[in-house]
Amino acid sequence: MTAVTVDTTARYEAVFDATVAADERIEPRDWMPDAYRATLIRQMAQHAHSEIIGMQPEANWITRAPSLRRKAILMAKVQDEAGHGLYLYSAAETLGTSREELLDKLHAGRQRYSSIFNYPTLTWADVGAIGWLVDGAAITNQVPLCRCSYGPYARAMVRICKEESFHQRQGYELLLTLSRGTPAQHEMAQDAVNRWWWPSLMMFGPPDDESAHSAQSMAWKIKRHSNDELRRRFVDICVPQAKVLGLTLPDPDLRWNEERGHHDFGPIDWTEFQEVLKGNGPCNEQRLAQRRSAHEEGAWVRDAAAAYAEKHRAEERSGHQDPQEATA
Ligand code: BYC
Repeated sequence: MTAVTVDTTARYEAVFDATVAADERIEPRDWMPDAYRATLIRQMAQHAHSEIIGMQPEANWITRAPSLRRKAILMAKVQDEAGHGLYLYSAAETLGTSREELLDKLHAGRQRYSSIFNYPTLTWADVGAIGWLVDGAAITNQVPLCRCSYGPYARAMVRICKEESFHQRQGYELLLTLSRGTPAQHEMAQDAVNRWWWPSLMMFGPPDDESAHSAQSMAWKIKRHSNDELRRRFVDICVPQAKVLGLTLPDPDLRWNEERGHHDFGPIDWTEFQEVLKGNGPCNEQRLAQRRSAHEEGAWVRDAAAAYAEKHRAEERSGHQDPQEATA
């Protein structure tokens, strides 16, 4: 590298550092370090993939929702998750990658999605537990991402968080209804919470001393809090909510620690987390197989949309519009 380019890069880097330090946003047109770009693509892709794979466990219950009201709500929620995936893929595309490339990597097992979606939804109460705990954990993690240093990601998160907050409330209301219902319904709600509690805590990622990316991501203000900080915050939020629900959290070590101003909680089974990340969770194979087949079966929709867009571009170029569409 010549002295001139070294000097130019140093100047760009100084502007980048000053922008981050001033809590201003990095935008797609701005210079950014390669590693910053790569980290964002990794996290945003993982996030987008989680949204679309996350549609599967809940969609499993759409046909069996117990009332028209519950079915309409669940369909809207699952559709919202698809929308979140699309905002995030679009935001990731501003970094110079493409949705096709990201999906190819997901399908080839070269990019991750959240560990939480590798668990099965065994009963209707699981829809409530996902709303309360999984969406609740997602909000705790994602509200700080609205202040992420990368503009397109931060802006996508604002709308996503508003929708997630509605999702969390519908889950809470569903569980409350079951918990106050018949003894069998109460038991079903408790069983769902027992199964989803620990995997929800794992959503925040490995403990701080084992988190490979946290320190750098926090220095770049992509992440604003560490994995353990957010996990603690989530536990503190859930404990009083569980009391209102009339349900217990499956952790005998859970108690308020006056000195720390937080709840202490029992050890997380990190071996289980690592196994799920390696592809050995209860539903990993099923989720990826379903995703690949949905992608293959949707090929005609993508082809049709591309042909339609091309037709419009051609019409725009020639100044001629299809008479049938002009009158439609
Ligand atoms: N699952 O250094 P670390 C939703 C990986 S969906 C799988 O701490 P980082 C919703 C991590 O990628 C919720 N992998 O990483 C949708 C890294 O792997 P590599 C999705 C995990 O990135 C539908 C390694 O472990 N939300 O809301 O600093 C219905 C070391 O970790 C997980 C997001 O994606 C995990 N749980 O921190 C309902 C939020 N945790 O690449 C709800 C955005 C860690 O080194 N993402 N790994 O091989 C983040 O905030 C961060 O990426 C994480 C991890 C906190 C998840």
